[in-house]
Formats: sequence, C-alpha cells, structure tokens
Amino acid sequence: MAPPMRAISSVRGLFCLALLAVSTTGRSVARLSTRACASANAAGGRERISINDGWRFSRFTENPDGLSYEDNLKEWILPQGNDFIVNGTKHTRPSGTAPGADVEYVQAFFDDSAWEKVNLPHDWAIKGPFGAPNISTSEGSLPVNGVGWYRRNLSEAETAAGKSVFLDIDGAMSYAAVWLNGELVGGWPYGYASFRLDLTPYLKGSDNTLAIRLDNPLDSSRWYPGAGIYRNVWLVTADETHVSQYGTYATTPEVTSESATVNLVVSVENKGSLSRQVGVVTKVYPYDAALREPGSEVVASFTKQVINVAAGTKQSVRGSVTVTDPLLWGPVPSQTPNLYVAMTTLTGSNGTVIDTYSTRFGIRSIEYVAEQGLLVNGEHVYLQGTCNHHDLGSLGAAFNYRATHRQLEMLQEMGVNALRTSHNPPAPEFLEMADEMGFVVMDELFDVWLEPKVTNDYNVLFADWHEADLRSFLRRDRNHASVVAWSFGNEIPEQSSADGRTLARSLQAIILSEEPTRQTSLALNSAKPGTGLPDTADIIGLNYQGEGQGTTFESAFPAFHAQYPDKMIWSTETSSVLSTRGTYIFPVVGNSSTTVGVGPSPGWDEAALTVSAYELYAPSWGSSPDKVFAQQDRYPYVAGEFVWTGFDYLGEPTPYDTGARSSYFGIIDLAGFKKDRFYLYQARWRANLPMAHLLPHWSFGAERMNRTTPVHVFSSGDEAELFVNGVSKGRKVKEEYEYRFRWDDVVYTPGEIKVVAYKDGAVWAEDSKRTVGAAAQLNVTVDRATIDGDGRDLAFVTVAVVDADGDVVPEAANAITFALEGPGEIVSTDNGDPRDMTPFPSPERNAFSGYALAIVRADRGAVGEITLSASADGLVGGEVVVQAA
Ligand SMILES: *[C@@H]1O[C@H](CO)[C@@H](O)[C@H](O)[C@H]1NC(C)=O
Ligand SMILES: *[C@@H]1O[C@H](CO)[C@@H](O)[C@H](O)[C@H]1NC(C)=O
Ligand SMILES: *[C@@H]1O[C@H](CO)[C@@H](O)[C@H](O)[C@H]1NC(C)=O
Ligand SMILES: *[C@@H]1O[C@H](CO)[C@@H](O)[C@H](O)[C@H]1NC(C)=O
Ligand SMILES: *[C@@H]1O[C@H](CO)[C@@H](O)[C@H](O)[C@H]1NC(C)=O
Ligand SMILES: *[C@@H]1O[C@H](CO)[C@@H](O)[C@H](O)[C@H]1NC(C)=O
Ligand SMILES: CC(=O)N[C@H]1CO[C@H](CO)[C@@H](O)[C@@H]1O
Repeated sequence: MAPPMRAISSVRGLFCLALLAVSTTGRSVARLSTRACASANAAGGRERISINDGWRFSRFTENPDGLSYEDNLKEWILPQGNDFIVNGTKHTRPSGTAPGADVEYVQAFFDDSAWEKVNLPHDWAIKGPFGAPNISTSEGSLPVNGVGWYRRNLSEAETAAGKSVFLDIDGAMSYAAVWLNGELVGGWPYGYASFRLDLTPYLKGSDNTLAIRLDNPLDSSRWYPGAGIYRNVWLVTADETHVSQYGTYATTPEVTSESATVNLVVSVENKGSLSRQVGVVTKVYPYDAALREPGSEVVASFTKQVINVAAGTKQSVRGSVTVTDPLLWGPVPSQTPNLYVAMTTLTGSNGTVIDTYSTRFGIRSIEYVAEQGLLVNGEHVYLQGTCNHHDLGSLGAAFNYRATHRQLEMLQEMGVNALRTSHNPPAPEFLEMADEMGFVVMDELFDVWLEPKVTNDYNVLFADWHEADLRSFLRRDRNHASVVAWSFGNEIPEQSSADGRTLARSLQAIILSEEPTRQTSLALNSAKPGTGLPDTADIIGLNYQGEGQGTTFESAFPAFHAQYPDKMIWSTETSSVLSTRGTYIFPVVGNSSTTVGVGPSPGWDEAALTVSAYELYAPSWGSSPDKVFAQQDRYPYVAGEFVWTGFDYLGEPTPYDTGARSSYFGIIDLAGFKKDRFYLYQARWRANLPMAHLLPHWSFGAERMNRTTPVHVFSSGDEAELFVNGVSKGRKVKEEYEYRFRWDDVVYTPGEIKVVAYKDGAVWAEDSKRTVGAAAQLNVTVDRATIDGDGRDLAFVTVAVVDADGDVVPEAANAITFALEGPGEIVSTDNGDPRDMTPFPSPERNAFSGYALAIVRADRGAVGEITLSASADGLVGGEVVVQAA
C-alpha cells in the first residue's frame, strides 16, 4: 500500500482523467495534464490528452478522392462496431490493402500548408454564407454538405512496447474514416456517436500523420446538423492491459438516507499477446463539487480481485460495497446533486500499477409511478423540461463548454429541472454538466429507424449500425446520475405498424440486456393505445397528443392511462409555440387554446415573416403553454413535460420554410435573449420566486394610438392589478387553469403601464413598461468580466439600444459595428432574428428588438484586457472590458 500522502496525490492524478473531460477549457486540461496526469502516468496510469489544436482542414463540394462509405469504405469500417455487437453478426476486416492508401491526403508527404488552420471542435458550415447551394432551408441553408478532410501531425502519440494508443472522437459529422500513416484504421458513420479507434498497430515512432475524412450527403437531416469534427478529440495512452472503453458500470440498487449499495462492474481488456494476471482495486471518494475533484476521504473500498485475462480478451469483475450515510444525488432545487468517484487501479502480478481509471457516479433511486410520475429518492419531482437541439446558435454545432453551460444556466433560471436531448446523443460534457447542476435527463437516440424522414438520414445506417450505436450510447452514458430514461425513438414513422412494434421490441431487448436500471421511452406523436409502439417502451412518451392538438382539449392521456395502468406517462414534446422576440401583432385574437395551423393566420405576419410574441400561437399540432399547463394539471398522474424547445435552433425554420434560417419555437432566441414566454414558464416553474412580467412593450408609434392593445402579465402571484398611466384597470384573480393575467381591452396611449402582483393578499412583485424616447446610445454589458485566456472560453457581450434615460428601445434595429482591441477575437455576432442572413462571423450586425450579441474569445495564452466596443450611426457608442486570465 502506498503511504497516505502519495495515496491522495495519486487519487488526484487518477481523477485528472475524468476531469479532462469536464474541465471548462483547454487551459485547465493542459494544467491538469501536466500536473496531475503526469504523476498518474508516472505511477503507471494512463494519459488522456486533448488533441484539439493544430489541425489543417479542407472542404470539397465534389468528391475529391473516389472514396465513399457505400462504395468502398463500408466493409472496412463495419468491424469498428464489433465491440458493441452482442446479438448480431460481428464483422471481419477484409484482407488486402485498405482503400485510400493511394489518396495523397493521407500521406505524410502531402503538403497541406494551403489548407485552413483549425482548432477543434470545428463546424465547417457555420461561417456560411447562408443560401448555400443545394442545401435545404430545413438544414439551415448553411454549407454542411461535401467531403471534409482534416490532417494533423500526431507527434504526441508514440509507439512504446506494452502500450496501447487510442483516438477518442466525441463526435464527427459524419461518415468518419480515419487513416494513420497512410493506412485506414477505421471509422464510424453516425455523426452523433462517440467512438474510439485503436491506433497502436499503425503508429511509427513519434512521427505520425493522422488524416480524417468526413462526408455529409445532401438531405441527411431535418435540421441543421453541423459539419466537421464538432466535438472534442482525445489521445489516450494506456498499458496494453487496461480498463476497457466505457469499462465501468456503477449502479445503486438499494438507496436509503442511511445506507446505499454500490455495485460496480469493471471490464479489463488485454490487448497484449500474453495472458496477464491483474489485480483490480476500487475505492470510492466523495466528489468535491467546488474543487471539481474527488475528496480525500475513502468512503468505501471494493474487495481486491485478481483475474487472469487471456491475450486479446476482456474480462469483467463485479463488486459491491455499502456506503453509509450517503450524500444522495437529486435534482435541484429540492435536492442536491452530490456525486461520488470510484477510483479503480489495476496492478500487475508484481504489484506495479498498470492502469488507473475513475468513474463519476451518483447515489440515487428512481421510481416511475404510473399514478404520480417520477420519484427521485422517494420524492416526487414534477418534470419541468425542455427539448434541446445540439447547436449553439451562432457557434453552430461546434461544442463549446461555456456556451453550453450558459444555456443550461438560463434554463435553470427559468425553472427547468429536466432536459431531453432531442433527438440524438449529446456531447459527453452536456451530461457532465447535467450531473453537476442537478437536471434529470431523457437521453435520446434515433429520429428514424428503417423508414426515412429525409432521403439520407439514419435509415440508410439502421440495419448495419443500430445495435452498435445503441449499445455504445448506453455504455457511454450509463454512469450519469442525471440520466433517468433512454429514449430510443422520436416520432418514428413506423410507430403504428406491426413491423414497427417488432423492431421496437428488438431495440427494447437490447436496452434491457445492456442497461436495465432506467426505463425506456419513445416520443409518440400519432400512435394510439394498442397500436405498434406504445406496447413496447416502459414509459408512455407522448408528443402533443396528451394536451390535445390544436384547439381541441381532447386528451390522449386517459386512454393511454387506462390501457397501460402500470406505465408512467410523460409529455415528451409539448407546445411548439412560435414567436418572434419583441414583436407584437394586432389584433390579439384567441384565448389560451389558440393555434394557427399552417398558412396565413392571426398572430402571424407572413409578409414580415414574424409571429406575435403574445405567446399564444402554435402550429396545428401544438398548443399554447397555458393550455399545456391546464392539461397537465387536469391529469396529475402525468410526470411532466418537455417543451419544444428551450432555445431557437438552426434549420427547421418553422413556420417560414423560406426566408428564415432558424426555428421560432424557442422560449429563448438563437442569440440567447429571452422571449416573453420565458417568464410564463418561470411563473409556473418557480412559483416561490416573486416575479411579474408585462407585455407588450409600451412604445408604439402613432398607428397604435387609441387602439386596443391587450396587456398580459406572467407572474407567480395569484392576483394582479394593472395601472395604465396611473389608472387602475382592475385587480384580477388567477382562476383555476389560468396561467396569465389578461387585460384584453386596454387602449394604447403613450405613458406607463404597471402591474402589481399579489400573493396570499400581500404585494408580491411589480413590473412596468414606459414609452421610451428615441434611441440615443448603446449600453454594452458582458456576462463575465474575466475569462480564461485559453483560446476556448467565451464572453457573451450584449448591446442594448437605449434612449437618453437608459431604457431599451423595443423596436430598435440600428446597424451596430463591433470592434475588438487586445488579445482576443470576435467569434460571432447575432441578434436572435430568424430572418437575419448576415453570416455569423460578421462584426456588423443590426440590432433586433433592441438587442444584439457579440461572442468574444480570448487568444490562447492571453493575459490582460480585451476591449469590445460597439458603435452605431447617430448614437453614443459603448464598450466593455473583459479580462483574460
Ligand atoms: C449542387 O448539385 C448539383 C447537382 O447534384 C451538383 O452538380 C453541384 O455540384 C452541386 N453544387 C454544390 C456547390 O454542391
Ligand atoms: C513489474 O513487472 C513489469 C512488467 O509486467 C515490469 O515492467 C516492472 O519493472 C516490474 N516492477 C517491479 C518492481 O519488479
Ligand atoms: C437476440 O436474438 C434472439 C434471436 O434472434 C432474440 O430472440 C433475442 O431477443 C435477442 N436478444 C436481444 C438482447 O436482442
Ligand atoms: C378559444 O378560441 C377558440 C378558437 O380559436 C374557440 O373555438 C374556443 O371556443 C375558445 N375558448 C374559449 C374558452 O373561449
Ligand atoms: C385619441 O383619443 C383622444 C381622446 O379621445 C383624442 O383626443 C385623440 O385625438 C385620439 N388620437 C388619435 C390619433 O386618434
Ligand atoms: C446598461 O448597463 C448597465 C451596466 O453598465 C446595466 O446595469 C444595465 O442593466 C444596462 N441596461 C440595459 C437596458 O441593458
Ligand atoms: C497538419 C500539420 O500540422 N501538418 C504538418 C506536419 O509536419 C509537416 C512537416 O513538418 C508539415 O509540412 C505539415 O504542415
């Protein structure tokens, strides 16, 4: 046994491996990898380093190399899935020379100096321009198609006797094929999958050339998929006998506040040519959320087990420990997301450490109760969820830790406690954040099975890849405390057929055989009780039908509840309300069950391509938030809802298929500015937060003078009184099944509207809006005053167009020019207007409804002040200083 001090430092060293994946920035990765990971490595551990930097990239709209997955790569790439095929047929790598050996891009001698220098994660399409040839508006009109080649010198990877070297790619869009030193290693076609390649057999000393080919066919997605190596990439070096990829599986079958059973399976892989005797030891430490490291106190130790692992095989050991007085993981705000770390050490026959591996997990129980909903640690948690696409607005699909964290912070501010990863596996870090921040997650794979939604979507891969993709997804994500359900299909076209049922049963069987501790779900928009799919998944997941689509209140909940009395029901997709931030269209027609279908309708301005932000207008399948709330409240056995969507997202520009770049569904717009709807959800989901929010703005032109201009209020109070220019318009009580206060007969005259909300008879919150003056200046603010100078961390700079008194001018659309001084760059700008086709990197951006955004990144190694200034003709400009540290 090592002495105590050494034990702690080696614990930290071990944990660097997991921290690498969760650290905010490349800088902290570097810091950790030199400090802690180096010591772990010296102690015989593994090393996992980021290889995001230093790539060369080129995109080709015509196939430049004669390669194609379908025509010549497939047979060579299929064996990559073998580790994840249990029931199906494994594939054998063909003999002979693999394709691509004659392509110059894979050769060391190829001169790539004319190619673009890029750092990963990288989305080749996000810079635009919009209107890309051959790209549908549903894919966002951005140039996602074509073949992309990435090259990098892999001097970090070294051949060493007894070592294995792996390339871990968290996500590459799509049809990845990887060559090392001119030889095809393998690949993975599904663009949302994480995958590992064993580079060991292809390494040549430390002088290695890595080349990765991606291929995005046209019509492969119903939304903006992004393009490129858009997630993190890692190089893992370990002893050839090591803990396998996704090689641990922690479960907590018995949990009380006094004690918990933690079961752990550790899979050990021996890639060497000799049988190996291996000792497996695991200790459990609490996770220190503040330091983002394990604590030093061992709370439980698994009994050491010694196994013989034959050459070229894997072997698992199972153990069980009791943790007394466990700190449970649970969703905020009622619970705390405590985590633990299991540190596994493999030792050779003479006691030398040969591998170290950390597994972060949570101790918690989940129950799915048909009459009540989800219980976490015995407590009922009503699910206040959003559906989330993977893009990050103007940053595209390229994963960024800060941008993702900011989205989750905003959702939490609104009261969200549940996330649906619609409709594909998220970046691994998304789940790390969900664990740490205390969200529950419905983790989703598959938007289609065999029947397509668009020609080249996953339907072309399903037969060959569904088992590998499904098992790989489950193994990657199974240790996340936040994940409470596996969704294996969204609005699957075959949802009502007998064939669909057969297929669903086989997928359900795979999930059950791989990961039985969570229930499964499907998102069903048309299947009825007793038809194809509802019979198969554990949880009944309904898209829209539970609330009643359109204006009808005819709910599918009772029929499903009657037919499946033992299954929990949740609304996997709700509302789909559309709106343009800050845009109000008159007359305001309709009540809380208003829908507008498709086509010209009240609440829409088809010429302007806008939808009114009274937050009432949904397409034919949707419902206002208010109607969804009412239906959820009428059927209290329903576990909760996942609103479509938290944020606007690129592509699928409903309702305007032409003329818009992004959807209108978001509660928050593409730039991250809150629509009025944010406060309607906050009022319900954070009932104890005193808040009131008035709409519309009160700065209309002469054309609204003396005209009926309804005033609506979103408040967590139970009563509210509206004053128009000091005159009361009456005090209203929120009746049962009402979720907003409405004064629909207010006549517009300039001045001030003010609401006073009450709760239990006492003043609870106030809000007011007044008629503003002309735009006078730009008010520039930043989300964080200091960012890491690591080439990755971001500052989000907001510009508000304000009048002489500092009030936002609600319809301001001034042309703003951004400029930056200091060691950083403007990555992108936006304003949340779905119609704005200015390329995202442009430093010139019109304000929209009073606001514009610039995203600033500090250079790698930057220290000091970065000044971002904003100017506009006729206005006093503004600036903000961000410290890079
Ligand atoms: C668009 O599609 C046509 C027909 O398939 C093809 O000839 C052309 O090269 C494509 N253009 C681009 C820029 O992808
Ligand atoms: C233990 O065995 C390994 C090979 O398995 C060897 O590299 C190492 O030097 C040995 N250590 C000791 C202390 O004998
Ligand atoms: C494996 O295949 C057999 C025969 O096709 C089938 O009965 C069984 O349900 C399958 N198991 C899983 C986990 O898919
Ligand atoms: C709400 O409006 C719809 C038409 O949009 C109408 O059919 C319905 O009766 C109205 N409901 C109430 C309660 O006024
Ligand atoms: C609005 O109403 C007021 C009072 O009735 C009247 O004096 C004024 O002329 C009206 N203004 C317009 C633009 O109609
Ligand atoms: C203007 O900037 C100040 C900080 O400089 C900030 O507190 C205030 O909220 C901003 N106002 C608007 C309308 O953005
Ligand atoms: C991708 C990359 O950095 N390639 C470089 C590898 O090294 C050779 C020789 O130093 C350079 O010519 C390449 O540009």
